[in-house]
Amino acid sequence: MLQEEFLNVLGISRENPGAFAGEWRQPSGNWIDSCSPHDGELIGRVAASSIEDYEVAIEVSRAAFGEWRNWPAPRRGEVVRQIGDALREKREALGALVALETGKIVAEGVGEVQEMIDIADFSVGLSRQLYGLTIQSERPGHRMFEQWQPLGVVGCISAFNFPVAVWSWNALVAAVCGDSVLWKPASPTPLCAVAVQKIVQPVIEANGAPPIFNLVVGHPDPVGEALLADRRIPLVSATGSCRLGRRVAEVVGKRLGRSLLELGGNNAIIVTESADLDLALRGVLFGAVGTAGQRCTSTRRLFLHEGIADEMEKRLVEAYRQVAIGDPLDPSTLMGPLINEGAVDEMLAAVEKIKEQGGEILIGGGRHREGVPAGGHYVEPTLVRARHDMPIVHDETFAPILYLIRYRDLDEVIEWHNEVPQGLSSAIFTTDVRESEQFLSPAGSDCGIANVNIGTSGAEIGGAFGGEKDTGGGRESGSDSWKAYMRRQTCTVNGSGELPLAQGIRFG
Ligand code: UN1
Repeated sequence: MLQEEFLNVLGISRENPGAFAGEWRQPSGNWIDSCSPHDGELIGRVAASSIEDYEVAIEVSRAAFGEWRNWPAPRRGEVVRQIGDALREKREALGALVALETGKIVAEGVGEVQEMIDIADFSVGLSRQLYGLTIQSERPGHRMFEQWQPLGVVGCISAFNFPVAVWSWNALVAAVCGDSVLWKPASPTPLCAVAVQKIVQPVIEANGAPPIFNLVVGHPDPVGEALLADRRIPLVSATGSCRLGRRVAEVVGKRLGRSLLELGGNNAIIVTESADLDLALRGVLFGAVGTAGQRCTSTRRLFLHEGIADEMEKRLVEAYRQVAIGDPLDPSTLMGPLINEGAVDEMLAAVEKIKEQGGEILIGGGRHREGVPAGGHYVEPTLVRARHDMPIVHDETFAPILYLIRYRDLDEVIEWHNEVPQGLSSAIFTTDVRESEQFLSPAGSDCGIANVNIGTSGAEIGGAFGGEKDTGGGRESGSDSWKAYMRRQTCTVNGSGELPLAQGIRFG
């Protein structure tokens, strides 16, 4: 699909309003440029939201919540079902825009839209299953139960690397829970947010639903900060760096609001001596090179048993040589550019530190220039022979750098695996059930996601997604993550003619 064609399908123009509060707001003067990471060229501009836009958007979101919470949940689910259908219709076009604006390859862009469709389907089912418990009362003729009530306006702060899927994990689940959602997308990817808003809003209107999805576009200051401090927002769900998460936790925590955090990862794969190396190689390649290493689930550390380390290293170098780097919209490309020059600088600075700290670059380590536009933010996928305790290995560098670390003993490597501050995703490749069980035992991986014979990235939506330690502890998407978007109410009903007190207390 040609660029003009899919932008047209999505209703994206050269200049787009960026604030939606029941309707699109007039641009207030400041613009955010959206440039393609492939060549640095301007794709389009989006009007930055002012603090006035924010104020209107939060009030519209509040009023929408007041009405939406009274809709039966299965009816809310029906609206989300139609949103899933609308996304199916625009799957290729939106996937192409994701590729154009983020630089991830088009197969991954379309995959991201598929994640939205999947979570829509999941949420439809969920809308008939927001179950509560019944509890046995100690008092005669009394009934106890828990019910789940809609929470309010959910603030959703999303990152550039998953500019549409992360919104949907939050927004579509929150919608069936009876909440409204105020979205503040990352500033490098505002067009994706505008496109999503344009896809979902007609469905909202066609169903006579209140405007539960609203949007403010901008930098953290002023709209992001306003959202964090706002007592009208009971839950802020934020995806991004650990630094961002600390700020969110601090400001939201100070007002005793709830935050749901999906922060950095430093994900590792352990390849044991018994592993199927063909499988491991493919898992590592997708995890480390996919999305140019810019997933929070990207594989950053690879622990190789010394019995297979030479062989794996050789195969990896060979595979890295063949990675097709270039235009993310070209279907034969395997790795696109990084998001911007800042990301390239950070990668190059990390490479310097690697060298200072004694790491050995096996392949890559620099900018990639061959066959790509001069204004693009291309780098080489990089393999480094490293030690587990090099300080840089404990940092998350959002780039395609993979550290190869040799080990001898599984107990020891699990310790190394867990010694980093982050705790998102993890994996072991093994054909020995004892090894995989040890990895999945309480003394095994300390991450929110632990896989066997699957890489660290590419999770399905049906599971709860998130991680421990500096990753922030939040869980989004499937399983019972919906509980974060509701408030739990414990109810006791006295159907007897007496008023017995709990704990057998006699009063008066
Ligand atoms: C992210 O990088 O922020 O598991 C999310 C995965 C994707 C989601 C990644 N389903 O890699």
